[in-house]
Amino acid sequence: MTATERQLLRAGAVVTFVVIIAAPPFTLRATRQIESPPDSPLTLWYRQPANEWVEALPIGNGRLAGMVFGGIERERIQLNEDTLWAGGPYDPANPQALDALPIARRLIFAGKYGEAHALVAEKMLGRPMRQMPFQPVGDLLLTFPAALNVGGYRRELDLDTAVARVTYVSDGVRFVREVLSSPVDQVIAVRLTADRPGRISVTAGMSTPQDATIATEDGRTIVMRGVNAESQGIKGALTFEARVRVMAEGGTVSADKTSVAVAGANRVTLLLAAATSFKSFKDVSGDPRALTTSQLAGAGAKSFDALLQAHIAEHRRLFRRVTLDLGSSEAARRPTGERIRDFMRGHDPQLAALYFQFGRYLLISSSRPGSQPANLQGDWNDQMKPPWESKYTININTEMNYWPAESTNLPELVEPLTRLVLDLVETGARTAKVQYGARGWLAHHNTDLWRASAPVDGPASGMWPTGGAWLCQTLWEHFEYTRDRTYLARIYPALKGASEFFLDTLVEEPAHKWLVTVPSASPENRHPFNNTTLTAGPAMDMQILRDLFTNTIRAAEILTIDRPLRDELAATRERLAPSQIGKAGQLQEWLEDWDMAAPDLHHRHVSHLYGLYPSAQITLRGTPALAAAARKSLEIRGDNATGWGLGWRLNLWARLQDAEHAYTILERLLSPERTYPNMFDAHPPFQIDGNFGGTAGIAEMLLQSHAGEIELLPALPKKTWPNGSVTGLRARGGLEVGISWKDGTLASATVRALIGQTIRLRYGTATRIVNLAAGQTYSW
Ligand code: FUC
Repeated sequence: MTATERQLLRAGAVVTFVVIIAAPPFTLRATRQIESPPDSPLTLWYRQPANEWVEALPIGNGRLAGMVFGGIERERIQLNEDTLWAGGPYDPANPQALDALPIARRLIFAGKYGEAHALVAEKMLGRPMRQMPFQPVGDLLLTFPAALNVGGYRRELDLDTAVARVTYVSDGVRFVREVLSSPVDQVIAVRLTADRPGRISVTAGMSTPQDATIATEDGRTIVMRGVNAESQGIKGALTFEARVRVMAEGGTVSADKTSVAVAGANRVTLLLAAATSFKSFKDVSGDPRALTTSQLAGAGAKSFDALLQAHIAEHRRLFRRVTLDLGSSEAARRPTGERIRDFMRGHDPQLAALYFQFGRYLLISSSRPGSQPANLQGDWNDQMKPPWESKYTININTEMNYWPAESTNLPELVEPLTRLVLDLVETGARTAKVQYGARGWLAHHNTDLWRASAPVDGPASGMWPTGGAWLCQTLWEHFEYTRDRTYLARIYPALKGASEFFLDTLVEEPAHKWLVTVPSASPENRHPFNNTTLTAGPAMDMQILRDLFTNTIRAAEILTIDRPLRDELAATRERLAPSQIGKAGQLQEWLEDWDMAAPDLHHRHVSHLYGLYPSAQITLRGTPALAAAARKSLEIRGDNATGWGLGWRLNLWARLQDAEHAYTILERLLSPERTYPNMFDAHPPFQIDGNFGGTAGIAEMLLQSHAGEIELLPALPKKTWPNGSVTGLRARGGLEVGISWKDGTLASATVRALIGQTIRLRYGTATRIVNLAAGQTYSW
């Protein structure tokens, strides 16, 4: 931070102090240091530049992402490209595992969990034992001349345009800086303007923690060229390139070896392209130079305004499908960081709406058709060694990332995850064969860019065979919401292969002769014995497999194929261990009633409640006893958890239709312990899943569509959100729903059918059966 910025920060802090004690902020609009709130309520905004990374503002086009810091004399835009990971194609399957498998099973059935743990650690984990990290490209750095008498500073991210903007006055000149990552033109564009001619001077440079060179070309372009890093003994196999072109209107442009300088321009546009040689998990023969050169040529041929308009139109095509109004208050005029700080103490319903839309913004910005799926940090990571490698943790986190996709009307953004799963069908088949001697495919609790599928990290978290099966449920949901048969045919091999793996590997447990997974775990939660998680037939596995088999059967029926397989799956499904209610009235997490003796009673994972949400095996009206047991389990676990732990609890309480409890969870999630000033979810550290869980949870409070009904306002917190409306939510069956409410009661609703069907609508105890033709709208 520069001296000017420190001064601004101090001034801002002092004024903020005065604001809180003495007067509402909007009375200070005219003062030199303070800028008024932006016009659009769907804007995150701040009175100071970002000091920390978790204060910077994220932009992204699904593939190419940036974090905008907004410094006055020095702008830093930290860059990511979603295929720049360490390593190269590799196969982690461990051949030693196959012989160890029957021994591990025997040890677990004999209650020798400690010995099983040691055996898994020695013989059954993948090689290497950790997967590859997602890594940053580097930074675009802009240096400006010393600022004088700075005032009117505002830094903002407009969710409705997907443009980050910095404005300030220096020496009487108003400067505006706009930054976007265009999904249309595949570049990051930076636009610098001022309200007086000839006043823009800037030097552009780059830096990187990667093994790369930086040089200028043709007097106006900076080129960074490098190779990706080695990790865990897997050599870097990718090359990458980033190119920045600097274009000035008026003034002069000059280059030295590594930077490009502009002096006295009227306007400046910088275009940045970045790419790697990644083509697929087994093909790294791409040409990043050809890609970045053609992307720059394409974008460079357009005016900035044309680029901006195309960017905004494409963003709005997705973003504007849903509107949410939960009411507003004076707090909505304050800077975002202050609102998060005070959320629990004050009345700020609009912040919940902003948080909801921010989650949708993040998914649009980190997962678009053709890109990689949103990882643990979406697409935003500045570290070479990020927490959990910033990859795909598929025992909750990646699935949670996609929870809001269908319900908040962004179904096409699931496409990258669909491709990831279809890749896993191939790599996971190797792991199934080598480690289990089984047909089909599986993935354990993690995967990465290279679609690694063997167990990693350690027995306690890694030895869990059901990650791929859970991902299949996420793909199935896309079919449930869209009823797209072509899509169903595309994902059917994944469903079938995942099912075949379990047909080959389920084992009869000795006590009841139920069929169970073994070795397995209830993700990451230790049971009472030998300080391990390893066990047979945890409740979550049984629930996931019930869904997997049911979905595979239904898919085969719809596609009219695989009759014998359907029968076999139906028979096997009957023999899975059932959901059980334990002595404390809880839903049992394990085959045995161990729950109350487990060492981490308040564990962040709530795996055995998968059946309540995201699945709908347990419902309030369909299985009331199990729903009551799930509620008990949730009460025992308690309300305190990591960001995603809260995101999950929010959805669970919404499914239990306890609106007030759901709201207290949302309050926790949207408070400084779990939300950074830039609204990123704090695990801590930053992990994006909580944002997505939060968005999905708010939707789940307003509309539910499992259990054969479309239910309006199932968990509306009437005291805090008495009046409001939502449009464009999606319900299963290809339905679009709008709802408005007044004084805590339904005022009106519309349901539009994309496909002709008969639906059952519910509000409270009232139900209506409605026949709808395709395209028809019903009004309640
Ligand atoms: C699982 C969780 C952790 C974290 C990690 C990425 O292992 O238990 O809390 O979210 O994934």
